[in-house]
Order: sequence, then structure tokens, then C-alpha cells
Amino acid sequence: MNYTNEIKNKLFNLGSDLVGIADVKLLKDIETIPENLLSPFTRALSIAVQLPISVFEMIDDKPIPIYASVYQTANRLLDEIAFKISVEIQKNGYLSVPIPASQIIDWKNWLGAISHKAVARLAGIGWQGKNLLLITPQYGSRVRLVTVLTNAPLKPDAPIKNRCGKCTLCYDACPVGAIKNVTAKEHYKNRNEALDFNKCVKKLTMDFAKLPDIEVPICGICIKVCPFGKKLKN
Ligand code: B12
Ligand code: SF4
Ligand code: SF4
Repeated sequence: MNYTNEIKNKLFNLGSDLVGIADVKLLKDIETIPENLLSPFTRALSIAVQLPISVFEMIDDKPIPIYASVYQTANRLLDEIAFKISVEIQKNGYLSVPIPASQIIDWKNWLGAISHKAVARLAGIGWQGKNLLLITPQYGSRVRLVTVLTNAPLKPDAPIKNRCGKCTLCYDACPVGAIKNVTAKEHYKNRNEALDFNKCVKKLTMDFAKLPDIEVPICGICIKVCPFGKKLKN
């Protein structure tokens, strides 16, 4: 078995549901913290775990405590998978860094070390939907993501096409009218092209996160309404 398949198989055995590999050259214009984050690396592994779909069906106009718990568990699982594969890659003689699933480094601008969605898109896992989320053909946006940077000789995957089409379900459902109903052929130039970003941040931090037993800035509504991922996959 070649090394790329070996690493992908290990990731599936660790509990990943989708795995893709991006060529870091394609990420050269992306904002990172620190600025030189990508310089030792040639590949970015994108890893997704699916979330229990029935939890989203229980969400109506606000997040529920079960979703808050599932969110935390998925982050822990992803961080563990990313940690384990990084050490495995290191034992094979290559550099690697696991980027945490949900760590905010710049709180003023709401930024992590690197956008997991951008990596996932370039790794062929999905496209950037009108709700700015990463939409996978298999599970919609009912997935959470993590990234591992490496210089291991892995074969990159190719991006896939946007399949939102004329759908407006997330635009119609957003409780604060934050989604602008704009399609990105590849990716948005900035967050405000897709979203009225401040409206979304305000709703999640000033309202939803203050609900009993939520405590984290989550929502789930634009995930729930997306037709991709609504049905069980066999
Ligand atoms: C800070 C943060 C927030 C903030 C700010 C949201 C935001 N839109 O940035 C708040 C608290 C508001 C938030 C809300 C939500 N979040 Co949040 N959040 C993050 C976090 C930790 C960092 C985001 C970040 O740094 N963004 C930087 C900006 C610039 O990037 P971006 O949003 O991805 O969008 C740009 C790039 O993707 C770029 N791009 C895409 N491809 C390419 C290619 C190239 C070459 C270039 C140059 C650029 C580029 O295009 C976009 C515009 O510039 C990430 C984890 C992570 N490290 O990625 C999770 C993350 C984005 N959140 C996630 C989720 C699910 C949510 C919520 C649905 C809440 C919930 N869990 O119910 C909402 C959705 C809001 C929305 N519609 O976007 C998931 C998304 C999963 C998915 N399927 O897409 C992530 C990836 C966490 C995870 N580990 O899975 N979040
Ligand atoms: S996360 Fe909620 S508030 Fe933000 S864009 Fe989606 S539906 Fe709107
Ligand atoms: S709800 Fe429709 S428009 Fe929004 S991300 Fe999903 S497919 Fe795209």
C-alpha cells in the first residue's frame, strides 16, 4: 500500500469519516497565525467527522444543550485524531502540526490559526456554501473539521464543484438575516461577501451563548436546513 493510502486508512480507523489532502501551494494567499505557519509544510490533511444528524432535527429556532455537548465532543475527537496522526507521521520521519478544531487565536477578528474550511475545500472534501460553511456531498455541513500540516509525501486531492445551485434555504432560515444569498464559484474573497458577519457573531455570542447550558457560540440553524446531509447515508 502506498503511504497516502496508509495514512488515510489510519485516519479512518481513528474515527474520521472524510479525509482529503490539499497542496499547500494552493493555500499561499490565505491568512494564517503566525504569518509563516505554512512555511515548513507541503501538504495539509483535512479531516472531518460526521455529527449525529437527529440532533439538528431537534433544533428549531435556537441551539439546544444536546448540540452544545455534541459540539464539544466532536472537537475533542478531532483534536485527538489530529494529535495521533501527527505523532504517527513524525514517527515515520516527517514534520507535522495538528491545528486545533475550534481554537480562536485572534479574538478581535474571530480568527483561528488557519481556516479549516479553506483547507477542506482545497482537499476536495466539499465546497463553500452560501452559508459560508463547508458543504460535503455526503453529510452536508453536519460535519466538524480539523487540519494537520505536514511535509510527508502525500498525494493531493482535487477540489470539487459548488452544488448550491438556486437553493436559498439557509438564506431564508437565518434568524438574523445574516446570509446574503451569494454563490462563490471557488471561495469568497472575505466573510462579508457571504455573510453580514457581525449580525451572525452578535446573535451567537450575545444571545445563543447566554442560553442555559449552551455557553459556547453555536447556532445550528443554517446547518439544519441544508438539504445536503439531511438523509442517512448507507
Ligand atoms: C472563529 C470561528 C467562528 C466565529 C466566526 C465565524 C466565521 N465565519 O469566521 C463564530 C463564533 C461567529 C462562528 C460561528 C459559526 N461556526 Co465557527 N469557527 C470559527 C473558527 C474557530 C475560526 C474561523 C476562522 O478563522 N475564519 C477565518 C475566515 C477568514 O475564514 P473562513 O470563515 O473559513 O472563510 C474564508 C476562507 O474559507 C476563504 N477561503 C476558502 N477557500 C479558500 C482558498 C484560498 C486560496 C483562500 C485565499 C481563501 C479561501 O473564504 C472565506 C472568505 O475569506 C473555525 C475553526 C477554524 N480554525 O477554521 C470554526 C468553524 C468555521 N466554525 C464552524 C461552525 C459549524 C460554526 C457555526 C455553524 C456555529 C455552530 N457550530 O453551530 C457558525 C457558522 C457561522 C457561519 N455561517 O459562518 C465549523 C465549520 C464546519 C463546516 N462544516 O463548515 C468550523 C470549521 C469549526 C470546525 N472545527 O469544524 N465560528
Ligand atoms: S450560524 Fe445562525 S445566525 Fe449565523 S448565519 Fe447561520 S443561521 Fe444565521
Ligand atoms: S442550504 Fe442550500 S444554499 Fe445554503 S449551503 Fe445548503 S445547498 Fe447551499
